[in-house]
Amino acid sequence: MIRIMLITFSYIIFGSCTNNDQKVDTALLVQKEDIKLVAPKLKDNNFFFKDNTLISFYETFANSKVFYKVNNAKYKQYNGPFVISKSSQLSYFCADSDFINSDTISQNYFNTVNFKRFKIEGSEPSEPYLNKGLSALNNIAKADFQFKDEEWIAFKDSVVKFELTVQDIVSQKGTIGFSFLNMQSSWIFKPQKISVEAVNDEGEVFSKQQQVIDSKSISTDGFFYTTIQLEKPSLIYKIEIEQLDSLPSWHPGHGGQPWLFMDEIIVF
Ligand SMILES: [Ca+2]
Repeated sequence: MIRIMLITFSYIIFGSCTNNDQKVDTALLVQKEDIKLVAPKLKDNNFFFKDNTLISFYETFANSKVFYKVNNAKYKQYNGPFVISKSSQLSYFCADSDFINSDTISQNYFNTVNFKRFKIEGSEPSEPYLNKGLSALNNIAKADFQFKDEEWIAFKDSVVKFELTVQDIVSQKGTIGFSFLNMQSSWIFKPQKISVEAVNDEGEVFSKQQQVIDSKSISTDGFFYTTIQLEKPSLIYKIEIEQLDSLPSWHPGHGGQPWLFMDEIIVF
């Protein structure tokens, strides 16, 4: 599959301008070295797996190569499908000496064996992205990278609240994972803050953590996954997720309301 960004800008005539009634065409010649490769594309998106999952990439453009690393290992060249069996972060990019390297994509894979089952109540998603409702957030199914994938649910509220009731505390670490989509051109932004409270049977908060996220800056499209670790696990977690009040000043839709897209919450 030939996938190359900005190729349409090669040898494009950028309109024309008039000088002394004489029409002068101005052409912009973009050199190969100025062209940035598009990141490699994964063949299957089995982000949640029980035993292991096979990682493979589609063919890349011409002589470009895929480089990848698992967690903090060194990057190596991709020569064919490989297996991941533990929860890991896969990072990858495309390179060719004649072009600019692609962006690096980082993607989390999860062995679901340690996932804790839980019930979820709270803010309902907004039209037209109701899809599966809150059940999308605890069904151990990852959405595709298309925002129209029905595994996504989306919120317009500036504050979204959930309460999770976990079925058992055995071997639980008190870690909560959150999976979002970041696609700023489609008005889909990461949250700016996530707060988690651990609550006991009497409704008292005995542990809490929050995370502030730079969601305003321009960033590459991709899945956004983050975790919050509490000091002690609980059977009840109260979660508050804050979205930007409005699209930032640099955005073409400045002043409009951004969307918050989620596809899963994970309790370890
Ligand atoms: Ca899901």
